Amino acid sequence: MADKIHIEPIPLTTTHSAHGGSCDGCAVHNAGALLKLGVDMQNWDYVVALAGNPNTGKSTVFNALTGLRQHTGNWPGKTVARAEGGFVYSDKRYKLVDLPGTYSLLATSLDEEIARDFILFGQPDVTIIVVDATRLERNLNLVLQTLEITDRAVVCLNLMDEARRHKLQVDDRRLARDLGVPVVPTAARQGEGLADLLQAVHEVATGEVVCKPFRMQKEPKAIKGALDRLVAQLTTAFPGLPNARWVALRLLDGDESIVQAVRSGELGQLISGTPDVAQRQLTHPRTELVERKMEVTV
Ligand SMILES: Nc1nc2c(ncn2[C@@H]2O[C@H](COP(=O)(O)OP(=O)(O)OP(=O)(O)O)[C@@H](O)[C@H]2O)c(=O)[nH]1
Ligand SMILES: [Mg+2]
Repeated sequence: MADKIHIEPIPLTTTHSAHGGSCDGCAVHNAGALLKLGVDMQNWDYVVALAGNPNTGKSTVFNALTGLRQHTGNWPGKTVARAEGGFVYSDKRYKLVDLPGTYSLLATSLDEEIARDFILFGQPDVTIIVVDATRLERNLNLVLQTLEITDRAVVCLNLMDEARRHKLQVDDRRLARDLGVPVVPTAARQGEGLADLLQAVHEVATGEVVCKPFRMQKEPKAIKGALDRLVAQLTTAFPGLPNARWVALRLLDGDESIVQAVRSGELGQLISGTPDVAQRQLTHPRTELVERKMEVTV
């Protein structure tokens, strides 16, 4: 039977607006970067991103949680549609953003770039990764990539009704233990498990639950030196850059969109408050990047 979800209507008066900081329960999202990404966080406590492979039920979850409190538009400067909405849960106002469905976050397509930029620069308070319980193996690729970027995530193990129908058993507790983030089984079309999903999101957003996401333990020896140097350069050139290690790994991997973002200064612009300074501080970006890249490819 479907769980009952209790979502309160959004009050007309505002509660406190989110701010950066490290106090218990404080939001961690980057409001400035989010604004550049087209999401205004004024009057909201937390922002939650919905990521996942195409056709896993993201929009179904989105509609179930936001009801009529949603609106659609495009991502700034892009022709890709975006839906955002909101709900109140346990006196906190949540903004929910439906990201494009992607198989990866390696930014080989516009959809992947949008999803990656949102998670990397917007630093959502929670990212819900919706996965298809009947195709777990394929879906885990995106989960692991997402957990490399953010340590605030909840896996929504959706289409559990289909998994049951195919007599597939998924050990969600074991999965949660292995991934280091909460895993909530759902059948979103039937509303099943959504109350638990909301609770898990709330616990991660407020810091009641601290995730310890599975990460690649160690980088290969051959790239360690280059990685350390590149991280140091990146953090000097782009103060406030979230997850510099991930960005450095992508640069070493030759990710063209990240290389371009560094060269053009777009990377700096996405980090709130440090747009042009970052570009000025990065002396000879082209040479540095080529050198770093060569170090690992030789
Ligand atoms: N059986 C079953 N069907 C579901 C469930 N959740 C979603 N669906 C169906 O799966 C299909 C895809 O759902 P969407 O919510 O559009 O999936 P999406 O991830 O938003 O898809 P894209 O935006 O195209 O990436 C729809 O027909 C839904 O009704 C579920 O838990 N069980
Ligand atoms: Mg959708």
